[in-house]
Amino acid sequence: DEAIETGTGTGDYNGTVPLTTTPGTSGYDLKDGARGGHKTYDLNQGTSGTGTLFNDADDTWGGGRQSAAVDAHYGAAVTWDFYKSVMGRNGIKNDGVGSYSRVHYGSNYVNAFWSDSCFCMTYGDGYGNANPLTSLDVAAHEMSHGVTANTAGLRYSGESGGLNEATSDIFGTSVEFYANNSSDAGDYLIGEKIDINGDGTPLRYMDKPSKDGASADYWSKSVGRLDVHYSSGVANHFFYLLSEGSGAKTINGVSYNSPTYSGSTVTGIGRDKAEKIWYKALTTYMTSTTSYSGARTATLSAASDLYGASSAEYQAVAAAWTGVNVK
Ligand code: ASN
Ligand code: ZN
Ligand code: CA
Repeated sequence: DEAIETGTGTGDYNGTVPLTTTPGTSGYDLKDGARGGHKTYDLNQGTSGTGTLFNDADDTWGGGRQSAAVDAHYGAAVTWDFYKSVMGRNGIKNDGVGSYSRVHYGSNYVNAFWSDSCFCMTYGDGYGNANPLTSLDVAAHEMSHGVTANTAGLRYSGESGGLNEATSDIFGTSVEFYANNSSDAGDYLIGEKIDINGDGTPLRYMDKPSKDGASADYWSKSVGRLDVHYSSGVANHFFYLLSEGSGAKTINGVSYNSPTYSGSTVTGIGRDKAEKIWYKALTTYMTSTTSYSGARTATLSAASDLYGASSAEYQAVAAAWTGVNVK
């Protein structure tokens, strides 16, 4: 067995954090023996293969090419810990096996992605105003695509595609709150650290998804024709309403104001319960072709299993879906 070492790293987003590493031929490799052997590689601007496994002489990481690696490795570790300690899931496939991250993908690449074929996540460096795509919510978003692919398998188009994307935003946000990192407080915004628009605005808003200019706040029969990153708005909004309720609220210094379809009031049950309902629905009731009406049924079944069919939680799930026009 290889030794499990604890180094420290300072990346772009999370302050100085512990990093789990492994002794290498010399120095330390960025390989997390406490989390299935998850590794972090430097693609060095390439677009295929794995490049080079990060290695460091003294296990104190950061600066230069290492900064993105620190954030990606930390993001994978916190996401692993979230699934394990909150959901009881042991890795992406629930088999204890890690995946890997690749940073410095391509040139001027302003995106990040999960790939089923490599069972890995990949991060670009950004370009112009856009910072590296390795913030915690983005890392957890990408790793959660792996969880979705290995559970419900939601098809990445139409309404199921919106649910797939929303699942990644929901757990990306859940991980950001779970981390409780003082450099990156939890919020219901996606990619707020990246500055992808160059004006300080986030990529997506869960309280009122249409604030991005393209996402749907409510279900309509044409919602499945939108790009999956916009049809996701309906479920992101559902999750916000279920967690925090409708109306105005400030959390960790961020102000939200969540509307509902036809003006109903929703009382939130708290994010912890909302997360558990979504996870149970994803892993027990949703399938590759689940639609928005199917997601309503799936989450009601999950709420019934977890809290009872006459519980306040069950009623809140129904009210939150009605609040986004999923009847
Ligand atoms: N960053 C995007 C995502 O994870 C990449 C994509 O469009 N698949 O959704
Ligand atoms: Zn995604
Ligand atoms: Ca966020």
